[in-house]
Formats: sequence, C-alpha cells, structure tokens
Amino acid sequence: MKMSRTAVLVKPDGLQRGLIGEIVSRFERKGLKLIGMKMVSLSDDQLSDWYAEHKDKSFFGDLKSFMSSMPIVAMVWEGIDAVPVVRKLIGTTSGREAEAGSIRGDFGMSQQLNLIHASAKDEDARREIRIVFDDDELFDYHGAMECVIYAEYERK
Ligand code: FUP
Repeated sequence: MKMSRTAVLVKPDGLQRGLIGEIVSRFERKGLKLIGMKMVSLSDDQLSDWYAEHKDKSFFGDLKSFMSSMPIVAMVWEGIDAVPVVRKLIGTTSGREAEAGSIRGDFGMSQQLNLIHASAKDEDARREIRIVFDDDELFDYHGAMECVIYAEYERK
C-alpha cells in the first residue's frame, strides 16, 4: 500500500489556545510520521492560493485576514491513507458540530476559528504542501516503529 502525505496547519486560534503539543501528540500516537514542520506567517498571496476554492464565498476576506493575523504552524504528516485518516482526526468543519473525540469536536466552538486545517484530497495535499514547504524542508527518514504500526503486507 502506498504511503501518502497530508498538509496540516494549526491556525492562529490553535496557536493562541496552546494546542500545538496536544495536536502533534494526537497525530504521533495515531502512528502518523512527521516529515516537515515550521512556524510561518502566511502572505495574502499564499492564502489566496491555499483557499482558491473559496474565492467567491462571502467569508473569503474574513478567512484570509484571520489566517494572516498571526503565525501558524504548518506540518506534513505521512502514512497509509494519511489524507482521510487526518480528516477523521480533525473532525467536521464547525467545532459545534464536530464529533466528540476529534480535535475540532474536543476543543472548538466555532466554524471559522476551528483550530486546524487538513487537506481534503490527495491533490489538495500536493498543492498545499508546495505552497508552504520547499523540497529540502521535507524529510525522508526511516520510521523505526513502522513494523509495529503496519502489517508487513501493508508496508509493501
Ligand atoms: P474544512 O475543509 O473542514 O477546513 O472546511 P472548508 O473547506 O469548508 O472551509 C475552509 C475554511 O473556511 C474553514 F476551516 C473555516 C472557513 N469557513 C468560514 O469561515 N465560514 C464558513 O461559512 C465556512 C468555512
């Protein structure tokens, strides 16, 4: 089975709420592998690319100014089916509706201040990773625990 990558942003509210460690810990204990991580301020151009699918929505301007109001923490996580696995861990968009046990469901009450972003599809992940990370900021290393996280046939 193929390893895939997903892009995660801990948004300004997640940073302010002190949730970086909690979020990283949830992904680590799930068995995902961290292959890139940095703190950045996203520019208006980067955010316009990132949220291109929402450019005609009423909340587009608001969303961009919220996302550029403070630094964010960007990460790339790897695993089999990393995109859908991480979407499940973060929960549905609004914190009020998100499933208990998910990150948004456990920590959030808002639709816009929903703490975290994760890629919705593999093609989004590839595009989003390119917006924030250079190739030499992503690390390809042996995950020592992979033999106890995946069965042998899954790792082939
Ligand atoms: P998600 O994929 O769950 O992050 O959510 P969407 O792609 O639907 O929306 C992207 C971001 O736009 C959300 F994280 C929050 C923001 N948003 C609003 O601010 N208002 C809305 O009405 C809907 C989404």
